[in-house]
Amino acid sequence: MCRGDAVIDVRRHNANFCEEHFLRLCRDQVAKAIKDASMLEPDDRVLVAVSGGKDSLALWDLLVALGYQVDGLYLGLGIGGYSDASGEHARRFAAERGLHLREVDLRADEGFDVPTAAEATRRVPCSACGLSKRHLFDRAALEGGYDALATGHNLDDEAAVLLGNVLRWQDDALGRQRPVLEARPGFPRKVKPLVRLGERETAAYCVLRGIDYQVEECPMAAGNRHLGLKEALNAMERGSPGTKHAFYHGFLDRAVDRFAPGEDDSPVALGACDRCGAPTTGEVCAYCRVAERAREAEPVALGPTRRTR
Ligand code: Q46
Ligand code: ZN
Repeated sequence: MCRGDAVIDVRRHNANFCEEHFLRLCRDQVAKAIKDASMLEPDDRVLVAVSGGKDSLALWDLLVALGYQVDGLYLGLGIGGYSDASGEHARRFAAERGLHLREVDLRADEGFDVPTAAEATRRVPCSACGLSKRHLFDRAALEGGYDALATGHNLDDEAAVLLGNVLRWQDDALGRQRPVLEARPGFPRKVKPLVRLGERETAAYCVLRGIDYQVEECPMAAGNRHLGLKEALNAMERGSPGTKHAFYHGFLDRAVDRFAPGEDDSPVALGACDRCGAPTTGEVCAYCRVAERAREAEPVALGPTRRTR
């Protein structure tokens, strides 16, 4: 791009970038993702789901750089030392930049934590965790009056989820796999502005911007089937740079509209949960059922965090 020293090669763009041009590339890719999918209006108030990891902190930083009004929401999952450290990274990021971080603590505010919920319901941890995150992020975005809830799903995440959905031809999931899901009763608008950046790029972005993020892997990630799908895609990407981008963005450009976009088109009418009022097909929503069983169970103690990478 210029005669400056390169700090990173991005093989799918077939180019090396200096610091300034790489940071500009990241901002341009996020701006393009937002524009192409009409994710946000310039004066939207946005809530970013913040985990303390590289993707969500890079996303928060990039949205602020692009001029959006953005608050963060950190959810304390109660996953031992991993959660303690994640919360610290999120709080420090916000404090150093004068940004507003909202917090919900599962154990203190909701009466249970992820390890206990997983054990009590015999779900894999990521299932109980994902269900809780979706419910509490949606609730916070609606109660806070935000125009959109933004999550840090990147190109690697979305390509892996797409591969999993295609391998089993999961029509409903394919229909929902859009970078923007419009608001509907009981749900905020949800956007994924990082779908044009890979995780290597969000990590490099954080390093160059001096963002200190949580590098530990979640100790409960074992059993998450997306890890294997990511490895398979990484092997293909090594042999043919640009494979993930072509796969995921090709799907958005030419195939996603063949699938219904989600529950708003479903013949099943959603009612309101008896306990919390959230949309549900039954009397009590899945979150309230998991929460009730977890609150009745003995809390599960987790060992110290394992360093995996
Ligand atoms: S925090 Fe929760 Fe993740 Fe840990 S238990 Fe799984 S979903 S891996 S992003
Ligand atoms: Zn409920």
